[in-house]
Amino acid sequence: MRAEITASIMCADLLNLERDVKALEKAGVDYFHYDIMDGHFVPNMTLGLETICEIQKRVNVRSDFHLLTKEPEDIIPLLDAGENDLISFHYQATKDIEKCITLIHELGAKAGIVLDVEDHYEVLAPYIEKIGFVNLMMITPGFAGQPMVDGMIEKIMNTRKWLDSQKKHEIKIMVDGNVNYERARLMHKLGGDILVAGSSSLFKGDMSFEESLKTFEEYTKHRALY
Ligand code: S6P
Ligand code: MG
Repeated sequence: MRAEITASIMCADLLNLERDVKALEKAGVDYFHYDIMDGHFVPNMTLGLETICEIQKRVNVRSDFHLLTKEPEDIIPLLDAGENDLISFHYQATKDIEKCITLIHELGAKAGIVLDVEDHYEVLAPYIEKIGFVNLMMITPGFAGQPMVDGMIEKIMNTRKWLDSQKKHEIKIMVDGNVNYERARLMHKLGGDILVAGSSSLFKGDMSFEESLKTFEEYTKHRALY
């Protein structure tokens, strides 16, 4: 099965946001990836909740919320998310991971834990009965357009192997940061199920959204190598 593509909305043309989100919906992207930052957990601020609400009113695309905030438990109840949507928060950002997962489930959404580049996948162990996905950062979070940190492709494979060894085949791996077409091939082969498409691909401006999604489809046909 091909990788699912989640469009990183912070990389869209923010002054022509309505045009871009409608075009992405028409092109058939799987999710909209909303990076929500607080200027504390990461030194940046991007999409606000009201902007996201406006997008959700105008288009019918599943939401994938990536919370890059301290104490994500304060933000989760404010999100408009339901059973087809994804919400992930950073492992280091909260003292109460269980509570965050419960709050996400109360909305009906799938819960994901984000691992920063330095976090080991085994920290997920106490939560694997409850999460639907893991979001693996390939970059230091906060900004688009950054180079990938060494060793992250191997981390995708090792995380997949470990999840499988725990019989958690159904937990999906999201890959966030520096996903271009060539890398997408390997990221998907080694275990990436949902790829965040940002300035390295979908929003690079070298092809239409339709062409970009078609290219991802061609590059992510094959799976399961390890
Ligand atoms: C970064 C954020 C990401 C970026 C995306 C950008 O903190 O979580 O979702 O928006 O990775 O993609 P690219 O191709 O510019 O790295
Ligand atoms: Mg993100």
